Amino acid sequence: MSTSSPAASPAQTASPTSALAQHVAEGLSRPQKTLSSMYFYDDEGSRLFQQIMALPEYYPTRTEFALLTTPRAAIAAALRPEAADEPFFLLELGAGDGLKTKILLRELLASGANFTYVPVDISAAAIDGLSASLRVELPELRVEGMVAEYTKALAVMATRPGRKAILFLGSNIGNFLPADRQEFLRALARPLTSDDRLLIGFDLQKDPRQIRRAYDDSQGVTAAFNLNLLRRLNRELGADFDLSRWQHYTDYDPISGAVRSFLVSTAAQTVTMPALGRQFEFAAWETIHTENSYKFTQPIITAMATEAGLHPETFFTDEQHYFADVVLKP
Ligand code: AVJ
Repeated sequence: MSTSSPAASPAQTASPTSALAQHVAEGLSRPQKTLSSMYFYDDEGSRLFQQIMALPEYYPTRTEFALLTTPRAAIAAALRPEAADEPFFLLELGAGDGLKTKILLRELLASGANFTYVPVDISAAAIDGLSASLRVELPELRVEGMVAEYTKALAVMATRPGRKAILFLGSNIGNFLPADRQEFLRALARPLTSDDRLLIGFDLQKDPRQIRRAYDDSQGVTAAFNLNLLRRLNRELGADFDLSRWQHYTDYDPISGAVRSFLVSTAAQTVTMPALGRQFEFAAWETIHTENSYKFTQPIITAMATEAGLHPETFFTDEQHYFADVVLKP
């Protein structure tokens, strides 16, 4: 799964100048309060995300798993160099538990490909966990984990000879706002040569009700995942959010293709944050915007890629067209 920890876990107790503290101070000072979904993934958040991936309503993970499994030979062939023994690097951005990646790793190993797997994540715990599980499950695999930001890791790897095949699975790309997404894609493309390849996972537009259900499940796991952000601020910034006065709310807008998630203050309240030496006022029914999960179409993917200087080569999708993994060339 690209259980992707899309992001970092800063130190246990954040100092006023920590990235988290700065982000919160800035995000809660805007007219529309906002916090980034990248802070969902502390230990508890990562555990809740594992639970989300197993929910009956959350279709993306199992769909992408199936869609990587069936055409795995064709996907592996699109990523590896033609010459059987030519060495290359398989990079993965936000590797998570690697459940989906292991399909491709097994396929490449079985076909005798000569490659090094480079999982990249800014969480050292994520890299260590994945590396340990790979040593047991695929002892013949060469692994060079990198604890770094995605674009830094790419810049470092670009200086090494050989093809880079880069995986960015799980529709993690859906978390970016459109302008940030284009900037990210251009930054990804910049250090690549025409020999390199990208495989990016995109959740596709479909029945709006089905999409909405995936982000508002009947067991309340997604609600707990969203609310855990406040629990994290209580723990790491000493905040006093009263979780009984907050609700999870999510909606899907078929015009923009965005699922947007919010934390809703059910009453007027003041929250104190000692680590910032500040208080924040919330009116009744005021919201904090916490996540975007964009859904795509094939024409949108092609337009996005083209604008970033990338060429879609093969579009792999499942029978129901719920999800796509797209091979892109610089
Ligand atoms: C990990 C970003 C792909 O947006 O679908 C799941 C995170 N948020 N349920 C997604 C998430 C709420 C997930 N990604």
